[in-house]
Amino acid sequence: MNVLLTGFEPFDKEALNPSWEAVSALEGWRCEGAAVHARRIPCVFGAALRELDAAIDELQPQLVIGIGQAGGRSEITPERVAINVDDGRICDNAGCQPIDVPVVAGAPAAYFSTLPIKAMVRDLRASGIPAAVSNSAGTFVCNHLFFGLMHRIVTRPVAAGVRGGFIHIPYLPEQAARFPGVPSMALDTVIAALRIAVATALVVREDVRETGGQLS
Ligand code: PCA
Repeated sequence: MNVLLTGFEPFDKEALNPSWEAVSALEGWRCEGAAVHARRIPCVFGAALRELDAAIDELQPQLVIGIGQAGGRSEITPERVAINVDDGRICDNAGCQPIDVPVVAGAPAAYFSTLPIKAMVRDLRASGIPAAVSNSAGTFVCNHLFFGLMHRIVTRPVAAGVRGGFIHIPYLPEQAARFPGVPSMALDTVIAALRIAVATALVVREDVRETGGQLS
């Protein structure tokens, strides 16, 4: 049994991306009898999904979790929903800035994560790691990858039955030091969080019923 974790290359003038720093540390880790594999994804619309396809074809994973940087967030945030729109506030790493185009033309407006996001948040908090459900993965390359993943799970035989979703993580301290007042999380804590998230995703088949809602 294979688990695929993806992290992104740096973007937006950053020298590193905490998602790849954390995910790459878990390459080769074994969890609940599964082998964990890390793959680095370009921060480029379209190319990100081609890299995802190659990894899924190669590994035939049963669980896929995309990880991405969400600068400004203070917690580990499993995403609830991927939406079918690309709307770049900035250019991707290939200089493209799609505005209001679908990730997949003709596909549904949105897909829900099939990870036990509430149980993940519960287990992270119980381990002393700040976490919360997020109800928007944005409209940049992370949401693009997340939506593309969930669409493949529904439409492609090679991905049928895969459990999939996405988790955004805060800046590392060395990134946040350039933006006074912005929160961060140490790399060791992020790595510990991903271990918990993977273990929970492998063990919990049915999510728990706990609020993860927001008023606005
Ligand atoms: N974060 C960006 C794209 C890559 C990443 O790590 C996002 O949230 O869309």
